[in-house]
Amino acid sequence: MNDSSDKVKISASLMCVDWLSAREEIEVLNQEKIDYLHIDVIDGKYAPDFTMGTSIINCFRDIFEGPFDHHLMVEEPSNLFDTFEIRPGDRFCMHPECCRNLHRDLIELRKKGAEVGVALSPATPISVLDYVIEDLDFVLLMTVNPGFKGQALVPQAITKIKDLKEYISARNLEIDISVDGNVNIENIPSMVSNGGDTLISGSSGMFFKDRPLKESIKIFRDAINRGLDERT
Ligand code: S6P
Ligand code: MG
Repeated sequence: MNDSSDKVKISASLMCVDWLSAREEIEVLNQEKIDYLHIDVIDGKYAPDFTMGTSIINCFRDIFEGPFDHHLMVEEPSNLFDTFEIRPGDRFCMHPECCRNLHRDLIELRKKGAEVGVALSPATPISVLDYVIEDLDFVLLMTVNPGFKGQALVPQAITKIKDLKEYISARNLEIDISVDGNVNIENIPSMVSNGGDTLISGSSGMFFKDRPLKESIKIFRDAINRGLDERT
C-alpha cells in the first residue's frame, strides 16, 4: 500500500473553507499537516467573480502554519506583486493569457523569493509553456474553468494531466503538477495516477457542512492512495 504523505501534496482552498468557522478549520488543517493554503485571487475580469485581497489574505498568515499557494486569476497580475507579503516556500501562479510579458513576471516573482508557476485553463494548450517551462517550479492545471467553486469536471482535463506529465518528463525536468477543480473522491484516483503531484482540495472533496473536516481529510488521503496504487 502506498502512503500519500510524502508523495502527493494537498493544498486546501481558502475559498472553500467555512468562513464563519475559519479559525477552527485552519487549526484542523495544521493538525493534519496540510501542505499549502490555496489562495484564489479573482478580479472579475479574467474570471467572473471577486474573491479576496491582501487585507483578508494576511489575516490567515499567522494561523496557517504552512506556505501559501497563490493562484492569480487576474488581468496583469504584476500590478499586485508588491501587495503580497512573500514568505519562504510561498508559491504563485498566473495565467499566460493575463500577462503582457509572462517571462518577465515569472522572473520578477522569483526575485521576490517566491516559487513560480503557470496556470492553464482547460482550453489553454500545454504548448504555451514551450519557452518558459525551464523557469517554472510548478504548473497548475485547471480541471474546471476559473471562477467558482463547486463546478463539474471538464473531462478532457484528465488526459491533459497525463500529456503534461509526458511533456515534463520528455524534457528531463522535475516540475510539480498541481490539479485544481472538482478534486473529489471519484476523480482523485485518476488525477493522481495520471501524474498529479499536488491536489487542490475544495468544496467537492474536503469541505462539507455535514462531515467533520478531519474525517474528510482521511477519506481524501485514502483516495490519493488508491491513485498511487494505480500509477505503475
Ligand atoms: C476556481 C479556483 C479553485 C477553487 C477550487 C474549488 O476558480 O481556482 O481553486 O477554489 O477548485 O474546489 P471545488 O472542489 O469546489 O471545485
Ligand atoms: Mg485555484
